[in-house]
Amino acid sequence: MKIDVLTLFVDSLKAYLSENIAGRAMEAGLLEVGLHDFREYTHDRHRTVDDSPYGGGPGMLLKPAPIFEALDDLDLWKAHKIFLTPSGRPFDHQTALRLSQHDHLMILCGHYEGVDQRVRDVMDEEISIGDYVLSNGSVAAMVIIDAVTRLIPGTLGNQESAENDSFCDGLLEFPQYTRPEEYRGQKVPEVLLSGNHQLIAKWRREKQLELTRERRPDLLEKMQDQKKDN
Ligand code: JBH
Repeated sequence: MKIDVLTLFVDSLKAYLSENIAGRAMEAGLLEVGLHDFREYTHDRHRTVDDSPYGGGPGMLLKPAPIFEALDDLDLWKAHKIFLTPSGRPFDHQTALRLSQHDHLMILCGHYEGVDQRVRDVMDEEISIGDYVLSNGSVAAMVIIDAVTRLIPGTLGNQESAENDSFCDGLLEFPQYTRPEEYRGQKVPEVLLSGNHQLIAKWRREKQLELTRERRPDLLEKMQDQKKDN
């Protein structure tokens, strides 16, 4: 897979990418990441990337030209083009899976400021990583790159651990313990020491349901809706 990122924060992304799963995937030749500062595609003395909105209002907008010229020069028009913005569709595991099927992604990091609508109109989709304020989209890009990269076949050392992760089966994970049996007065639940695999499986399922009901009732509803559809 190839991922090209258009951002004003190349350096923070570079530092992040050298480590982590993306770094390993790149070493293994499964992933190539291009980091591009679209300020390089300005032509004025001040290297201006933003301007005030027509019609008035506070704040600045990213200008279309530097972004369009970057897409031309880097030959990114045929990539699956994603714009990261708080106005996008919420990012989740399903989205990560779908994106991992593409062989070329382009990620444009939005700004708290916003961007000229003509840029948005040539994107394939808009994604948000959550309902909170980030000062720029490069942090969101790291999140997307990490979640997508570990789903590229052959990337995750342990395929099974990807399959067991939260959200694959739509429930939160059950509690886990390792040695010792008792630590500072806290004991490992008896059932896990019993060797009765059927009982253990039942206990784990119950814990998953309990936790999910308590913290993420929305996930249970989503599961029930999916059952109805089938
Ligand atoms: C993306 O997904 C986001 N959530 C909150 N803030 C953002 C800012 C820029 C890009 C996001």
